[in-house]
Amino acid sequence: MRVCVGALRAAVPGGLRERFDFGGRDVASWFPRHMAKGMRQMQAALRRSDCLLEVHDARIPLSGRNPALKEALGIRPHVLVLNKMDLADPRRQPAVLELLKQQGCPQVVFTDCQRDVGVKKIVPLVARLVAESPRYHRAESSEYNILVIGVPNMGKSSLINSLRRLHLKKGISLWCQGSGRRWGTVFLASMTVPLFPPGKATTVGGEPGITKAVLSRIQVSEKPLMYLVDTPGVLPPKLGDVETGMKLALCGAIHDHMVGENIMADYLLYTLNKQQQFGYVKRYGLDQPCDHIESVLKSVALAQGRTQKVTVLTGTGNVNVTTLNYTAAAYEFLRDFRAGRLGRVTLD
Ligand SMILES: Nc1nc2c(ncn2[C@@H]2O[C@H](COP(=O)(O)OP(=O)(O)OP(=O)(O)O)[C@@H](O)[C@H]2O)c(=O)[nH]1
Ligand SMILES: [Mg+2]
Repeated sequence: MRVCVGALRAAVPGGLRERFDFGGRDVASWFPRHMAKGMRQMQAALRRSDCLLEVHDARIPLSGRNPALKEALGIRPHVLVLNKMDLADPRRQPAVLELLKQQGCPQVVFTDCQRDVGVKKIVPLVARLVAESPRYHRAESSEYNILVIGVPNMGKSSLINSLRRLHLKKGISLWCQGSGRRWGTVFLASMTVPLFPPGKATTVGGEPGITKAVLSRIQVSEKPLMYLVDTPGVLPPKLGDVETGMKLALCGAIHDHMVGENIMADYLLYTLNKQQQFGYVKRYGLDQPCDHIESVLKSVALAQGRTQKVTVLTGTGNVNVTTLNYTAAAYEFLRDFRAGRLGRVTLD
């Protein structure tokens, strides 16, 4: 459903908002202190790597990348992996690629790591970029060491698992059969290699902060021999403007409770309307697009059965009343967006 925004503004009771009021929020409090440690570990790992794979969410291709990581990117060949392409608006891809090129980021790959889409391009591209660049530290070595970096929850660990599923399926099953166990460590020559079941070398999860420390290197390909190092997602200490912080939060890079589910839901509604993404109207049984978050959350709560029992003290005793749970409804609205149930949306 796409209509002229001007006509829509006039048609929606109260009109659509032209801008979002962030209420003077301070993003500094959204930066978890422990991330400074992850950043230090990563800088140390950087020295041993030939190439950087920066994983970012395809729904925010232009904002939210850690500027401290950007500095590091000048040092090594760099590929920007825009993951979760299944959730982003595909019509934006050409414009995004052009803008990133103008910003000095020409090597971009769109992926969906849950379905292994686009992932096959990565190993040959990395091998080519490393071959074309001077290898600073181990000119005699024929193996590739790649550092996977990015802000939290973008799919870094999922990418590693997907690469292994695609490139190592056979080799790894043989190893597992031969060793008679699924997890552990094998010793090859003088080198210790972690042994993992096929496709699951590193833990994945829907919350930010699943990977806690820089992990030992994980083999993802045999020919060429390529190892990836998974790292914990790190947010920049200075998140930038509140809007960037809000977009990162919608993509799950910041814990919801740090930002607040209700304001996140309101910002999501504002963005969906601005982009004429009206999938929510049908999903929650609304008559038409609406720019009032309370009305939308009321419909979400009714459609998804988000209610709570509250005891009310009256003059004649306690009465149990069922009320709508607006916070649960806000959370449901966010979950629907994150699962792509409100359509494929690019927030930038
Ligand atoms: N829809 C969709 N979901 C994905 C994709 N890739 C990863 N995910 C999901 O995104 C969530 C985060 O994935 P992880 O691989 O743990 O992300 P990470 O960047 O390693 O996160 P941290 O270790 O916390 O920094 C998980 O719920 C994944 O299942 C994708 O391509 N599409
Ligand atoms: Mg991880």
